[in-house]
Amino acid sequence: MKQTWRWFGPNDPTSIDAVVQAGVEGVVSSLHHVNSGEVWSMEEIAKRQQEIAHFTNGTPSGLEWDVVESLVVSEDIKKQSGDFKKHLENYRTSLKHLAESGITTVCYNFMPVIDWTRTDLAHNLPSGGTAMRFDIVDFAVFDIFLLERPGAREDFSPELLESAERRHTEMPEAKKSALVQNIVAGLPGSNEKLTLAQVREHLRQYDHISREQLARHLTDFLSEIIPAAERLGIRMCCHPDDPPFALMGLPRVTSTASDYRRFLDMIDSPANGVTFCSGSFGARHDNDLLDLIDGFADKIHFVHLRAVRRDTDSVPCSFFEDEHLAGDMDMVAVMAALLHEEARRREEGRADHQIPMRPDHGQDIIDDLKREGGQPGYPVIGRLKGLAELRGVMKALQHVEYGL
Ligand code: DNO
Repeated sequence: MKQTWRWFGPNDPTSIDAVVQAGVEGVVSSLHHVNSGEVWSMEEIAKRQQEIAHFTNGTPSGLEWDVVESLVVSEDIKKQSGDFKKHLENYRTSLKHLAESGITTVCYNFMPVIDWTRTDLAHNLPSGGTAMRFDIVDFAVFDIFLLERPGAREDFSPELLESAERRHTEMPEAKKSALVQNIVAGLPGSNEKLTLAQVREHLRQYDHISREQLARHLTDFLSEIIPAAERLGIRMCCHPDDPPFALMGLPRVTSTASDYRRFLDMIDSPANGVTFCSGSFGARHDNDLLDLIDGFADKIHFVHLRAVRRDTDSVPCSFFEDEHLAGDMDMVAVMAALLHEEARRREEGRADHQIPMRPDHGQDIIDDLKREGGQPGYPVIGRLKGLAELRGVMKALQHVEYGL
């Protein structure tokens, strides 16, 4: 696997110099400043490529922009409302510009309104470090009492409701504001920072969109995009819902193997692929990671590696982001399965036999704990530790199994 690193652009507190020192081989980035629905121009793409290709002193860094994460799918496209036809045309134009610039792996997601969600961005660990956590009781407090979503109570079990009521009564005001901030203020991936009122308005617009309909909108989107992507040699790869279950009454359609099977089978093309994210899929005990890899094998174009530890095996559940080689998963087996797929591709002579992977997220440790700003989940030392551990596993497996 090609070891890549997510870089948020010139405002990222981690410089390209540091990325090179981390020993990575490629970069994952996005034009976060371009609004969803708009065209990514050749100039803006070239500018980002240049930024990645150079150290801060202007000399060549040896790095390239390998993967786009994400070319955001606009809310209008997801809802098939407003300007969605224009946005689809713009999406195809952006893909054309990317292909002409030599970038052919493009990640996206199809989560309505909110991208990934956590209730606590700095959950204290026994080690003194912090990790991100999703707590389903806190989430219920947010949904029922802070967002005051009509019908929210019906989406939780009686036990969860009781815990949420109790927790809400005891929750200090500061914790309530932090909860709102963490959930709606926008984590990396989403361009917008939303207010509670805006979230309510977004939710209202999904009132009439069932799960079935959103799944159809996804296949409609793909029918519009995949033929163009295939012609351009682009491999689109859909990132799973994070967490992989419905939130705020919004439908989610990319959470499980059967969700993926449906849209992969409907438009069977190498351009219609998967971002295999072990952490997102892994937040459901009924997602078997090895089965997923086996089932999607030749369609996996991009890999995110991280490990979550679930509090329970229920769906939905609470979980936190454990160390990369810990959590409720067998990271070594997952990496072995991915390396096996690479070997299969090498034998087939596929040009894309090397799959880009990145250490996804990281715990805040050591100097990360003092950092100001930067994206939650993306501390330099925590990620570097994750990458180093994953790299070690990869090296050992490659040596033993393939003599590499
Ligand atoms: C979180 C990320 C997500 C991801 C998007 C992909 O760290 O994995 O924000 O980039 O969902 O579209």
